[in-house]
Amino acid sequence: MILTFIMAAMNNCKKYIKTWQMEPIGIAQAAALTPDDVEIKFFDDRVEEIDYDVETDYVAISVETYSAQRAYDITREFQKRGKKVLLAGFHPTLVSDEAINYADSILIGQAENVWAEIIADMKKGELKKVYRGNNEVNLKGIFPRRDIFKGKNYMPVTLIENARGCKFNCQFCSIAAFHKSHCNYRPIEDVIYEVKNAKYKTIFFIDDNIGSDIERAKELFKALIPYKIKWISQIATACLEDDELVELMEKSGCLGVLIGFESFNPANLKQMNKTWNTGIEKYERILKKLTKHNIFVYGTFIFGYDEDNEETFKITLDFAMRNNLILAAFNHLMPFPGTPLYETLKDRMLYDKWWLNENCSFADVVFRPKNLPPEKLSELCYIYKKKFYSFPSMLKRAWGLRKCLLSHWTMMFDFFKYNVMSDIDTTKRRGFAIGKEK
Ligand code: B12
Ligand code: SF4
Repeated sequence: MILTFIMAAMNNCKKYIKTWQMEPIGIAQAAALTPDDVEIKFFDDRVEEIDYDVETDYVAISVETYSAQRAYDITREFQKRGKKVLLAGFHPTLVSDEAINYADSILIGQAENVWAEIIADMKKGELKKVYRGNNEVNLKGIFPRRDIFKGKNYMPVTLIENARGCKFNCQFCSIAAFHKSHCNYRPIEDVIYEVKNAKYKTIFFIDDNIGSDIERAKELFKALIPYKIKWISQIATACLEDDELVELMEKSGCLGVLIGFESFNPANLKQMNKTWNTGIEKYERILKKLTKHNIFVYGTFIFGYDEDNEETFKITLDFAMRNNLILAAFNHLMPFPGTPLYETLKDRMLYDKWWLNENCSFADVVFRPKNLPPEKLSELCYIYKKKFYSFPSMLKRAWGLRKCLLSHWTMMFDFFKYNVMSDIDTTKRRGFAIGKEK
């Protein structure tokens, strides 16, 4: 049997957003679960053309909400050629009643416990309409098949999963909706095995919060020290009060972390169900500590909650500049289907199923914010990102980060490289279509 995996892109654009072209671990994990007697083929729609006439028995596509329209088009092309298509990932899980109408089969949830059954059914030619994974997966001893990435020209960073899911329950977050506030850890030995065999010595631990279990995180960081890697990850502010954790982050080679600050406004944070993010003073204390330990911070912020107005952008930009964030994202609030936020904003939505609307682009605000017209909110996100990535801002932040930059000397060049890339991507994302390129 031949099975072709596809990572669907957001649209059919030939010049994809560069910083999004990273190894897709979900597919590599599904490939690892596939028995050796099944021949695997793989197309990553973000970096190469799909050969719709490829010799294959089945097609399995990874679908996120932004890539749903494109994934449905790809499905149709293969179905026209008589192939059966299964859809999996965040979108078919969170909007299964929609996805099922477009495919021969869908996988709801994680693959580990159910993939063997799906393969057996494929072999018999008896693929069922719906399969359900569950949250009690055992990740021990499963190593993503990285050989499928060969020749794909991804960003030069190795993505490694240390834990999957998140124990928090933020109102806007697809991860909370998908994993139901559940977090699953891999054994530390398995993570270290992957670190030892990594293609690149810069590792991106793709956890949603690498500090979610503080004692376990300390164990992991201690185990990483001998390998002298550089690593990046995402972490919640709530964990960064622990001084020993931050010291071990530095010792184990932490180059930088992405922190979702989201907002400075307690009322917004309450609405988000993210009250453990407790505002500007705590954020600044944490940032000082991280800079002291030579750890760069990529801060992400959300705009469009009920308390936000133009002043919110000014305060946020000041904060990002004052604290010398290496990178920053000024994102508008996005109601992803399947999240509590989506239900809350249902009456304020501008489109029915925005992700299937051909007129939507990545930068469009798809609901009516309380204090700003949707177009204005989108425009402000763009303007403030451009201000953050302007040349004077880069110079100011580089000066503020000089001690960090000297301690990671390769970052002297990379600081400017990643800031320029993010600036270019800011412009590109503005009109980036969802579905078909316009
Ligand atoms: C690493 C990561 C990235 C990386 C690399 C992404 C990549 N896929 O190449 C980077 C930084 C580039 C990135 C970018 C973006 N990302 Co991202 N990313 C993640 C992250 C943190 C981990 C994904 C991962 O590899 N997990 C590990 C694997 C093993 O888990 P998994 O993907 O869930 O796979 C399992 C199942 O879902 C299923 N499965 C999934 N796919 C498939 C396919 C097949 C065939 C099968 C059988 C099974 C299967 O089986 C797997 C094993 O159980 C997730 C959050 C998360 N916790 O998952 C967000 C996430 C996927 N990203 C998200 C978003 C929105 C984006 C961006 C739009 C961000 C932005 N605003 O700029 C871009 C879009 C990029 C694109 N698709 O072109 C959202 C998607 C939400 C949604 N409803 O669709 C998530 C969930 C984060 C969030 N906060 O909500 N991302
Ligand atoms: S902490 Fe991050 S990953 Fe976890 S639920 Fe909140 S936004 Fe989602």
